[in-house]
Amino acid sequence: MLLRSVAMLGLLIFRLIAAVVCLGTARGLLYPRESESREVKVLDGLWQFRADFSPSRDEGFVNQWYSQPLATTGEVMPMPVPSSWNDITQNASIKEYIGWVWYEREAWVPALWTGLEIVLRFESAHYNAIAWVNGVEVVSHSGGHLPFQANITDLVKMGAPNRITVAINNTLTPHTLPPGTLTHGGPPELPEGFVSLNYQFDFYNYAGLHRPVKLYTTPLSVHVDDVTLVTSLLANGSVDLSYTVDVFVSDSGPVELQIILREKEGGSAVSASLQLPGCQKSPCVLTGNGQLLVNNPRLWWPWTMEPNDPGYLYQLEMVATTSAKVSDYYRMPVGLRTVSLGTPQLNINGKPFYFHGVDKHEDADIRGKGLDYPLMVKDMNLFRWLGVNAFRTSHYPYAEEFMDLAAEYGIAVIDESPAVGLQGQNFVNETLQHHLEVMHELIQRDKNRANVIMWSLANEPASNDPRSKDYFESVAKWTRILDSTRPITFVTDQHPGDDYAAQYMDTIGVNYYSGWYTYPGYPDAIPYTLSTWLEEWNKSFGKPFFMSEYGAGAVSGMHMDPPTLYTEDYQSAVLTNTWTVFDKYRQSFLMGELLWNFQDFESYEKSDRVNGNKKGVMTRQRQPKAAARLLRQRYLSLAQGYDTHTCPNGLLDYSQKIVYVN
Ligand code: GCB
Repeated sequence: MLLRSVAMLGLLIFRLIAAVVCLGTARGLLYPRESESREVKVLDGLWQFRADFSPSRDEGFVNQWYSQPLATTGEVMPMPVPSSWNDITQNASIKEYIGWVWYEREAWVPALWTGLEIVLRFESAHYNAIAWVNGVEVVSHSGGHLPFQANITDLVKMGAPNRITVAINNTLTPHTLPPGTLTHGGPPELPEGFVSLNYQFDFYNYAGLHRPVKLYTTPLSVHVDDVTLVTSLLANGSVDLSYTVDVFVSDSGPVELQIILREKEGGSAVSASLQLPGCQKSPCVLTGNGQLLVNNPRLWWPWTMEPNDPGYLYQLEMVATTSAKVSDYYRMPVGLRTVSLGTPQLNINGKPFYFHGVDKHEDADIRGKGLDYPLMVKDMNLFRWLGVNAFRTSHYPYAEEFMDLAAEYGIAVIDESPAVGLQGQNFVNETLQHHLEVMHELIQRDKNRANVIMWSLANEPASNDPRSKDYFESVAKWTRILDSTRPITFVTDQHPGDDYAAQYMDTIGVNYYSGWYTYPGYPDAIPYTLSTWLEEWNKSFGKPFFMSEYGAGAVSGMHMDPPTLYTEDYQSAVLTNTWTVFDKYRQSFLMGELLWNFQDFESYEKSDRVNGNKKGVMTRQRQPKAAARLLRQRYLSLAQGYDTHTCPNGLLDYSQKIVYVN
């Protein structure tokens, strides 16, 4: 009964959300970019910070901390943005704090912005957030990894400082994504007021303003609000780029819309011009659509498929002009490529793409999950150094800046939702509704990214629980409604015979830790256990699938021969033995391989974690362990199209010039 109602509710929500999406005048989520009609002011830096230590964590709301400068409510401290708050202080009660924290800063709004529309944008705040401008609530949002924004034009004081206050709560519940449980008390010997947050996943629940906060402007009467692009490859090699552009308009006349696709170097352009009839009732959103025909296109390719021109991005320019001659200009990078499922491999632009990559976390010392430009570029350079051609955003959507840089580097992305570790009690309407909303926000944000090749709906849910069946049927259906151009997947650690959700996916990510969770200490068992596992998956579903996680922990610098758990030698043994299995199936049914994990990362305290999860081939500080060089050897040789095992002594000569295959 409940399951049926979950499915029914799912359908109802599709319709409701679809209705809101189609009829509403809500803004799209276009990444803020400067142009001749738009200005962006980044509010990164030091904010004031205060955690609410009152027993029920509600003093800030009762005493309305948002209605006055935060420093007048009590003691505040400086807090860097972007950053997680957890590792910034020496105070354990702040590190492990659960509840509402408060951030505040002033931002000058220049008098020159008078007559413009002003938007306050948060690229991410983990988990629940409420924002006020000059004491007036402007937006609230649930979910830690996606942007949200508010039009604050009518609230700001021009040519003056404006107070921005944000309250953020990191509590996880059975209905958040990821889910968790807050437990009050416990056995009687525990002190009064003891509270613990139990997670169902293996990374630290870092929280705070993790990505930049921005103010940006658009003209008041018109702005390009959203765009959806779809690439089709024609038989003659040309590209048909179809576009649907939403334009927000607040006056009544017709609007001229120009769409121009330029080469990165500013060269030859393909363009179209449309006349959109004015609003019947303003304000409104007008939609223009059509196709651009691109002859001799420079396609977007992963760097291992096209080393001479990887990650090529055009620039799409959209100009919306009202009859009063007010124009809004919006430009964005755009890659032209198609994705389709082949057997066994995924095809990019019609050619097979075997992905060899990594799983990752947004995670580093001190800043936690805060966006950090040096780290971002370092990670991208390490991807190239390792020969990585794809990564999964395990286990939540990553920063847009990172996604865009990966596109330029020609690195493909499996874009994952934050639904990690869902258990039976989570397969209920409230979680489902939130999951559908999150998929909508994620696809809205990333739908035009050429390097996003698949949507991953979840990681390791209890998909052996019958309650997961209707739940995932609903999420899969909804995701296909939102985007029919990319395959959908999810990542499972269940036995193929027990999995209720896999049937709804186009392709499946399989996690299996042979030599670690299965037969720890026996790396020689891997060729047997892993082969059996993969063959069973292949037989049971007959769908393309990939290895989404495998690996072993290693404390950097720890050695033992013969190898024992947690040594670099053991990690190397597990990886090399696993690769013999992959090589057996690469040509037949394995679509790709992702190693767990690119780097060591912080987890929550538990006895089988040594100051975090140590399965990285890089340390948390991005220095290579022994296994990193082996991985590099494997991936570079895969990129060159010859087998690691046929190289002399199994070793690649790094001095030789790398020749890639298409
Ligand atoms: C998994 C999870 C990942 C963990 C990893 C591990 O299966 O998907 O989140 O961190 O195993 O190291 O245990």
